[in-house]
Amino acid sequence: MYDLAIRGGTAVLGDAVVRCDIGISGGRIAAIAERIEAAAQVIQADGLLVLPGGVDTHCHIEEPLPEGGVQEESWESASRSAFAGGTTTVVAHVPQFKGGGLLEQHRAARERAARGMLDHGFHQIVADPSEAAMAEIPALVADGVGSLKAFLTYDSLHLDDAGFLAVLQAARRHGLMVHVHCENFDAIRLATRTLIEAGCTAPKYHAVSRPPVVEREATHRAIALAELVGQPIQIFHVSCAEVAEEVARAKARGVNVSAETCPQYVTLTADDMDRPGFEGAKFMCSPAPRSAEEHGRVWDMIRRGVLDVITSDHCGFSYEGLRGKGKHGRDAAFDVIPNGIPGLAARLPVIFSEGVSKGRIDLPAFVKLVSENPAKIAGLYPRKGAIAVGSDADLVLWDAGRQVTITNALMQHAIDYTPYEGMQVTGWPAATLRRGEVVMWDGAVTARPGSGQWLPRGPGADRA
Ligand code: DUC
Ligand code: ZN
Ligand code: ZN
Repeated sequence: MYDLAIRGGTAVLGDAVVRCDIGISGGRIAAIAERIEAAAQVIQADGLLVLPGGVDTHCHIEEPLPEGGVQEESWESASRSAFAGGTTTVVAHVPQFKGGGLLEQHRAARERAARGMLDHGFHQIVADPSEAAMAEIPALVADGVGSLKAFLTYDSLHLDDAGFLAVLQAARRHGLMVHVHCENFDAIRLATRTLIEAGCTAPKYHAVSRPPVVEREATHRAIALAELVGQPIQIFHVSCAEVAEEVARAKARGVNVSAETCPQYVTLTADDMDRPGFEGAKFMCSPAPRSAEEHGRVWDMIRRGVLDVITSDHCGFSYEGLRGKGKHGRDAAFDVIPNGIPGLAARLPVIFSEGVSKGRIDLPAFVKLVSENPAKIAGLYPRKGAIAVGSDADLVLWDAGRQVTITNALMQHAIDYTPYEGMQVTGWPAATLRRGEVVMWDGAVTARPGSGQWLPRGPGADRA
């Protein structure tokens, strides 16, 4: 007798797409069979796909900001948004401020995250690899942190080569993954200064200040230094093919490197930042969205397996008000407008629609990109990212034919806009289950705040 049976759906089981029933007990998948009779509760999933819950390994949620304060998206609102979009697990960032430590931030982040409903892990950002900070890493590892994050740009975060090498060495010593934001700090600073001196301050100049070569150079350097140290890395948010080529070359020579891209790099363009007035700020993220032609080339890199995962880089700043994009006023120069866009809820629908519904990838590839591969690289597989006996019963019942026009209300986040407003998608989550509990049904999120679990992580796979 199972607690719950999902009957009649078509499940993605690795490379197979199979009509089957799924039995759930104690929050885990207990049986996968042609027919499951004995269950206390039954959900009929006829006509629906059954997918593993989305695993989003690149999120910024309720993250303290270097200038003080904290991001608007709370763990509770982020959980609502994630469940609305079919994501059940996230790995979010914990900051380090220059001169500050790691552990104190980690503990505070765990308390914040415990108020949400998502199962979660953390990447620990290292912005200042001081001896004292690095001495705290063993305690983080003991608590289940599985990865470090290095930024090669941003005033408050960037590491020079010496700092990055120190992070790589520490990760190697402690068996951690390193994720890297690859853009050349000095090149961006120079271009930004030149643009601003010339009076080019509008949001659209954000893209001009950080062209692909800036991302390509930093990606090449990050891979080379990781290769030197012998440390696995993941290149975050690859925006275009010329950057992905660096990853492809490294993979071909056997370097332990994986790479992610995000929905914004197959849907948004630099022209979106050229909307009238301040509107362009809504699309401002780093790396910058490129061109419509580039989208096809990014899909090619996805199909070739050069790009392993698709995450959201959810980093929400509202358009209105004083906490978000407009915190320095509507006339602020592009270099002080907060970078980042919300995407937790939109990720699965946008990628399913652009990928599966438009025939660019098949269903198993979709599941690998948004769930299985991120879980593997994060060291969470097969507890997460799989429909398999023994895995957590994190499932999405997916209506592949449902046509939806994306609106901000559907995103259910705390941010007052979505960059995908008005986009037509085919495919939408009908229900989300987290550890066997229905947490979203037809858009209504019912999970209890505080019900998310901390996910201690072991060493992840170097590649998916
Ligand atoms: N870029 C980042 O590197 N982080 C958060 C948001 C963004 O756009
Ligand atoms: Zn980044
Ligand atoms: Zn990010």
